[in-house]
Amino acid sequence: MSIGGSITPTEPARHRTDRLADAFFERVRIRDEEGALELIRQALATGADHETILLEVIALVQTRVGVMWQANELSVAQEHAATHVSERATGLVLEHGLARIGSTDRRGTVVAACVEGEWHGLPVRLLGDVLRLRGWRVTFLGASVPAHHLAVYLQEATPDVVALSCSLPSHLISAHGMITAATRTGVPVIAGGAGFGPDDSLARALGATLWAADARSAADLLERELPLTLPWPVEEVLAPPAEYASLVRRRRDLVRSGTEHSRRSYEARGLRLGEAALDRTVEDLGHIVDFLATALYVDDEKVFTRFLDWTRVVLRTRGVPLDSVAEVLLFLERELFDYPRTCAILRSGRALFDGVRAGGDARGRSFASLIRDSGLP
Ligand code: B12
Repeated sequence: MSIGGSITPTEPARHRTDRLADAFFERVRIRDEEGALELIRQALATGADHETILLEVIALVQTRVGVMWQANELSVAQEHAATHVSERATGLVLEHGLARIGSTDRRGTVVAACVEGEWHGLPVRLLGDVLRLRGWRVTFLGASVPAHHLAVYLQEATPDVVALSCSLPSHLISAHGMITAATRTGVPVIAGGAGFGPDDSLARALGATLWAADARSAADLLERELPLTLPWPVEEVLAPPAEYASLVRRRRDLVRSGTEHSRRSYEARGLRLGEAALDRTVEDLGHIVDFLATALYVDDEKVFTRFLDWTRVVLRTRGVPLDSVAEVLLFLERELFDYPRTCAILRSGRALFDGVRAGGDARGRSFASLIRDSGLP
């Protein structure tokens, strides 16, 4: 089998990579697992660069899977299947690469982990594999590592650096705890993953020693910066505002009163929120309050507006009316009227829903239920 059809040896590398990514994605999409892996084997056999396959084929295909899920073009089962194939493909690339380079102890030691609550393990695995292939010894602790376990482990292992991954912004508060735990044991932290946003500001604010946007630049940075000697530059660490603490204390009441408000609002429209829908409304409100709290904690309203923006796209692509979200935001704003920063963030969020048609979701379902039922990855 050839990669994506007829490929000539003179074809520019960029085109070859793009065509491999397209062909791999197509195999994944049509659930041809063996065909997809065969493409990777063949690319390796013809000398394709290992890092390029990891980051410009496998990672790209995963991102594409996410976009297609968001657009309601792939189901959750298809996403799970795709991730499984990507994990197998990653394994193939690593084995092939390690067989070539032999020892991985040339540079130093890295412990790679996801922050507590974070189940997106593949991104940090890709980072770890890139580092291994560049000669680092990497211990991969995987998804959702509790902060205290990380601290104990680091005391024993004393790596040169810990790589912490956070894909969802709502895990940034956990990230802060983990960064603090790691740096207290004397181990510098390189932070990364989509949850930290597009630049180093949040990672720095949370006390990370280094930050990188992707695995390749992380590997370059570590090659340049390590070994770091104490004291490495630690930026001024963020002190969460009083409004954050109050919001967290009021979380349970807000979720309870918000759910009651939604129930009444449905009844006023002659609709009824059943038991299951009520449970899901509790979950929805929990997500909204958690993202709001995270935005306050890191003092960055974009954490909240990006989440709402994402929610808007998900709901719109599924034809769901958006006014239930706008209504919840207005409710919170009224409840939290004496928290100026919180209200400003809520108003920025509500602005995204300006012009949303009133009337509610006639099927009486919460947006979390719609997300879940339509197959969130
Ligand atoms: C596969 C997948 C899952 C799988 C993960 C399986 C696994 N083993 O990883 C499962 C099913 C568990 C999952 C669950 C969820 N997911 Co998901 N998932 C994805 C998907 C499709 C691919 C993830 C991936 O592999 N990406 C490829 C990697 C390589 O990309 P990357 O993150 O950019 O990583 C690069 C850099 O960020 C950087 N990097 C990463 N880590 C680190 C660390 C360091 C130290 C450094 C320096 C750099 C670095 O290097 C990487 C390589 O260059 C993404 C789509 C996407 N865009 O990523 C959604 C996505 C991340 N998921 C999403 C969501 C919403 C969820 C859920 C909340 C759904 C739900 N309700 O259950 C849960 C949350 C689970 C949790 N608590 O963590 C959303 C997040 C939206 C948002 N608001 O941020 C996304 C973006 C989908 C979408 N388009 O809407 N998901």
